[in-house]
Amino acid sequence: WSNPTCAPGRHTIVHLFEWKRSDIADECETFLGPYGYCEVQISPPNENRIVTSPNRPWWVRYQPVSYKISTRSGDENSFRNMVERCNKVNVRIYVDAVVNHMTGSGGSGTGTGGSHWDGGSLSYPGVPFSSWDFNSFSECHSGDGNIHNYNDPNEVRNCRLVSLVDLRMSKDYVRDKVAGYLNHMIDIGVAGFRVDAAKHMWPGDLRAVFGRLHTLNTKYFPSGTQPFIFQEVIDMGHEAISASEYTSFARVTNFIYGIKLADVFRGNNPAKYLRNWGEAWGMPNTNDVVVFIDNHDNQRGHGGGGGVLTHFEHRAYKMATEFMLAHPYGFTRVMSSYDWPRNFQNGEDKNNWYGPPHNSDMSIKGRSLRSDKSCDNGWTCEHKWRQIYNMVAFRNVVMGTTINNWWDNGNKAIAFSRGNKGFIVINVDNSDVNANLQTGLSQGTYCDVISGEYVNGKCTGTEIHVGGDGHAHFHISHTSEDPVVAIHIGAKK
Ligand code: AAO
Repeated sequence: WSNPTCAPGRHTIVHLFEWKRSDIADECETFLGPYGYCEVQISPPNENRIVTSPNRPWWVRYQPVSYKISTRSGDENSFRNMVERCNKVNVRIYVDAVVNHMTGSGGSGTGTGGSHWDGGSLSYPGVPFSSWDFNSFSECHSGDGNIHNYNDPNEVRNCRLVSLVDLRMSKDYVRDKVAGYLNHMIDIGVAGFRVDAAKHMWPGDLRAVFGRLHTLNTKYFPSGTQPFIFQEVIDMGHEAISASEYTSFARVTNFIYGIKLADVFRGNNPAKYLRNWGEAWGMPNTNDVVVFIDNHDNQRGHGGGGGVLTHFEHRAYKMATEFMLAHPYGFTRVMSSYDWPRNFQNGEDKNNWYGPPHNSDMSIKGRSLRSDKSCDNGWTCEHKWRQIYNMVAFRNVVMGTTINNWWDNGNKAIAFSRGNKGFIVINVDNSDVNANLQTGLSQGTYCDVISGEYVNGKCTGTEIHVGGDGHAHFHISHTSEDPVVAIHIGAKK
């Protein structure tokens, strides 16, 4: 479950947060396939609760009502169509699986797929789940049934996360229903899962569910291929539950990663220390993690949020993402967001609930495109920023090589090669880089893929000339919007 199920030569996930299924299918064909992304993480596809106050917040997708595929992003037909069209162009689909809980407690109503739910009597006939299928006061001893103490593993796993009614995953019936939901999507052709709130489930229960999963659909995958699974476990190193409890059977999300890199690329911690970036920084083994600069929670202050870089701080954000994609540690995920009008009061964004761009009937707006590939209609589409998609290609080209030719200026400017296939220089310092550096590359003219790209035999941005001894000259102004140069053998003239 720890092996990414990418088509050959592809190595990066993009999270198309809250996108419509039809837009994802179009994006696979026109952009993600041609530009070398491995797969899309999609927002939860199963039926969820409807909340109108505030009006249709994004977080309602994390309150399941049933396992019917039916949300604001689309129904089961559009889901099948998306999976088929993306797989045909070698882009995989990873589903955000919300299986720890159902809706918030209290209240009742009809979900996005027409199923009834009642969070008071714990009735979810669309599955069906009834009160027997939820943890109760016999398992949860926190008093009010909610999680308060993150230092008590029992409470974290058996009580309710922010009052969301907690499934009794120790029960065979519950395990079967959850595995049935995941298998339904595997049979349609999905290639993996992000498991939401994995920390709130016992590792043994998760392993039992994963053990019931089918192998991937042989229409698209070699027979016997297991799904790729990464579990959302927030472990900053100071709670009772550790990510290592989950890494023996699947991967985990690495939350230390984005926080530490935010420090470096804001200039608060000299970049020279990145020389031993990876496990030496107190992070799990490279083969056990999915890494990212920000996610849909912490970019808006949810879930251990705050402190990370986001598209709102675009200069430092691009640098951090470029470093992530150039560096061999971890399996990388690029965030793709939408914009919302932030409104900070006493340090808290009162608008952090804002859902995706929508039409007057509340349907999700399509991402319209500008001529330079970027998106419109309120979609940020970081994954289509030249500096980011060109580094996704860089990663594909250099995969399998190690870091060589490390250079730093003793402070906040660094450079390194990936074997003899690629080289990057990053200047976080407040003076220019003006240096002759050993690139490890063979002689020739390379296109800098940050200021431009390689098109029809020409560089649209800066050219870098590598001499017969592997050296090249780099001048990077510290006031540049993009104080980075990256070259690789796939963009050589
Ligand atoms: C909504 C409302 C609630 C309401 C509820 C039910 O906002 O007021 O009670 O409905 O009606 C998302 C939203 C929630 C939303 C929920 C359901 O974020 O606001 O609730 O949908 O609609 C914990 C979990 C982690 C979780 C995170 C949000 O461990 O799994 O909280 N993330 C996932 C999803 C997320 C989703 C859910 C789970 C639920 O990605 O989008 O919620 O499906 C510590 C712990 C963490 C803990 C955080 C936050 O973190 O370690 O495990 O995350 O606290 O409680 C520093 C520390 C760090 C610490 C952090 C605290 O960074 O280093 O360890 O501070 O901020």
